[in-house]
Amino acid sequence: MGYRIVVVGATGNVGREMLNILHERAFPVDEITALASRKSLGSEVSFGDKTLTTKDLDTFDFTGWDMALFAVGSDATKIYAPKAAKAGCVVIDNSSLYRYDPDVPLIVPEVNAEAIHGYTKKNIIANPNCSTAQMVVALKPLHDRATIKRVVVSTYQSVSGAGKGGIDELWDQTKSIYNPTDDKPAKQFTKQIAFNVIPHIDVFMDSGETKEEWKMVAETKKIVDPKIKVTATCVRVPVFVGHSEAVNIEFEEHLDEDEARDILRQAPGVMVIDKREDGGYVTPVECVGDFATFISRIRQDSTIDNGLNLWCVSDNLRKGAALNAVQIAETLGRECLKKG
Ligand code: 11C
Repeated sequence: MGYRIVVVGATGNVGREMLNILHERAFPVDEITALASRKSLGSEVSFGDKTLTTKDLDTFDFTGWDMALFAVGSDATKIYAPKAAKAGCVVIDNSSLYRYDPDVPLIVPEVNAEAIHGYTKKNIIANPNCSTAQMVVALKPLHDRATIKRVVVSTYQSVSGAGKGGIDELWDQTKSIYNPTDDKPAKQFTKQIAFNVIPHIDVFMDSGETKEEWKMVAETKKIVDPKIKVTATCVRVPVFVGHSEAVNIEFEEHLDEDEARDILRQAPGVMVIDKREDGGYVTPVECVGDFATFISRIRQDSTIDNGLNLWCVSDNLRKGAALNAVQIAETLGRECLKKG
């Protein structure tokens, strides 16, 4: 016996990936339905070799459905997630709306699967921001061995993190550079993204941080350990899919780079590609479509007592969004609902 699953926002980049991954991982589905807002109503999406015609989110009755994977913005989530949760359907939400709510577990299954049992308070489970998800799968096994004190991270985030509009803007602007009569001014981003980098993702906060940077701090604390100090600089780069991060970690105890490499090789969800030679590391274009978070360039930081540097790359639409949501659904099924 399997589950009755709803995908909310099924026509977006993340919604489509959720459907692909549910199928790829042979999630035990008895029935699946794809929901969309009125403007995408009737669009078709694929689930394996089946075609699903999207139904209206506004009028959908969630009663009798086991889980709803939400991939819509916070505004729509605010209206429909409580409706689904109240009808007894467990919400797995990819927006930031519930992530910092103490009554909602924020889950990366490789890191804090046990916290999932807290979902019963609101019938909602939150999925973290993409840049946090990939970083914490690497941090957790190292933290378990040598206790992380502080993390300094700089991100190199692809335009797909900003949705289809971000992808279109990079594509159109790149072409327009070679055809100056067809000028494509910045709309989605605040400055030109083609052949450029922009040190600004999400809104500015009073502290001078951007919300994206703040999320990496708050979410790492909630998922891994509130004692870990994190400081982040989040940067948009002209890459279509795949977020990269340069991570500097300070530990309580000494951790040798070879031992760190061995620990990461054993860690769930992590793939170490770390040869000290030309091309012996992973770049974002190579991680697209993969489930793993790739770790390269592991090396001692000799400027502090117990420091390591590493390079972390993952498909932001997969581990950063749809894959993690499906892994949460798998964990929920296995640990809590126990139908599959
Ligand atoms: C980006 N990380 O790359 C963002 C996208 O809180 O789920 C995901 C935003 C979020 O723009």
